[in-house]
Amino acid sequence: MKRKYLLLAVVVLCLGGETTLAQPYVNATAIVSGSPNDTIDFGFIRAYHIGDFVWEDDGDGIQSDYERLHKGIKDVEVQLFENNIPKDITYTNDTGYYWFYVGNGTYEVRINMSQVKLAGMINTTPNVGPYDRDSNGIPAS
Ligand SMILES: [Ca+2]
Ligand SMILES: [Ca+2]
Repeated sequence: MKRKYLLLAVVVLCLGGETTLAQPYVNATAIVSGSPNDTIDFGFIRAYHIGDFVWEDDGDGIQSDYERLHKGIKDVEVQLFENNIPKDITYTNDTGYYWFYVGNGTYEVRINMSQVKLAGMINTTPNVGPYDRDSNGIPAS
């Protein structure tokens, strides 16, 4: 039986339980003149994000400047879980970059190794540092 592996990375975002953002309120001007105004909407995004790159490594576990510029893998599906519950799915862009908007919490970022974009590839050495350039995927079954 073919074994399928997932790459997992656990991310903890905790920037203070009561992080105060520099937005006491948001507002919009609403003009009403002879008919209802149903155009005043408010969109919000989560204040933080998780990212960043999926790339083809030379095996040292570190994304070099060259690899950052030339070895990103596009269209890789990346999944976000919170408490083992699927929360979001995204795909890497042309440079291999991905991100999820999130709030404070502990998340799992998961990449399914059975996808076509990763055919013939295996996991590089994880967590060798520095943290902003190393690979964090841990094989799981
Ligand atoms: Ca490398
Ligand atoms: Ca890293």
